[in-house]
Amino acid sequence: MQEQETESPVLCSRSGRVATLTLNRPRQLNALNDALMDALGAALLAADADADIGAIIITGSERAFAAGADIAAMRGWSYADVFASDYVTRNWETIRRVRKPVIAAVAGHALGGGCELALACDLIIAADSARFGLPELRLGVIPGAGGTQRLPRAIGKARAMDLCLSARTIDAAEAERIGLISRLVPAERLQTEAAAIAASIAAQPPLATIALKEAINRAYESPLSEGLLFERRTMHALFATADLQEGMNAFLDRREARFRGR
Ligand code: CO8
Repeated sequence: MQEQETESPVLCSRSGRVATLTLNRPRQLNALNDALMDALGAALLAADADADIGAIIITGSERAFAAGADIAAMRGWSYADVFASDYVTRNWETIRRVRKPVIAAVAGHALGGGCELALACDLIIAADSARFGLPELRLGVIPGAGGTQRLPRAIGKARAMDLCLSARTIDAAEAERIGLISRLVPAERLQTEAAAIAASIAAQPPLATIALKEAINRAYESPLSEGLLFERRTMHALFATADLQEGMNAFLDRREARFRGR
């Protein structure tokens, strides 16, 4: 029987137009169980629906972003259990539904489902203390939250096979070298840097930001000709927004733009 946890598994805070969601199961190194994933899914959707939020950060502790799916919870599950209830994975599609940019600020362990959670985000900012890996094979399972699909797209098949089959852990410098992360920063500056990046994204015109995220994600879903057409039509559509006129006027008037999300 799992010990009942009284604290919320996800802490939500807000600064300006940035929402920060902090994974909060420190004793289990933020192992991902259903309670945590339910809370994370709900917090993500709430931030996405809030017009005053322009970017979302998901972070963990200094020791762990997340050490994977909760092995203690999974032990003893049968095929029927996981198939019927979609345990552990049922909230993962929620992250894909979020239209605003989501930044993973990663320190310490990002293993298994923790690495997959970071991969599901739009940007990964990693501290030099970060360690990434997909060690599921050692447990007799495979990455089940997008790892076998997102990792090859992010770093190529050869490296994805190496990481998953060897089940090894890589440091932040290697993660940066192979293109797994967006930026690498000193551990003590992780939260400040992530907040600054998120604030700069949140200050961009909101509609164009959503359109940009959709267009880049389309690169993974469609042939080049379809993706290019999607990009062009999306770009054309932005000429219908007041923010596009404001952005161009502000540039030519040599003043700060005031975007209204219209
Ligand atoms: N699940 C549950 N508890 C965990 C997990 C985990 N994934 N990771 C760590 N913990 C717990 C430990 O059991 C320990 O608890 P306690 O103090 O009660 O014994 C506590 O966290 C601290 O851990 P350690 O004592 O092991 O700390 P160390 O600093 O020695 O080691 C490590 C840290 C290297 C991170 C080590 O804990 C470890 O290897 N953890 C497991 C990593 C792992 O295998 N992750 C993959 C899990 S499977 C998965 O994510 C995908 C499943 C399929 C997809 C499902 C959708 C997500």
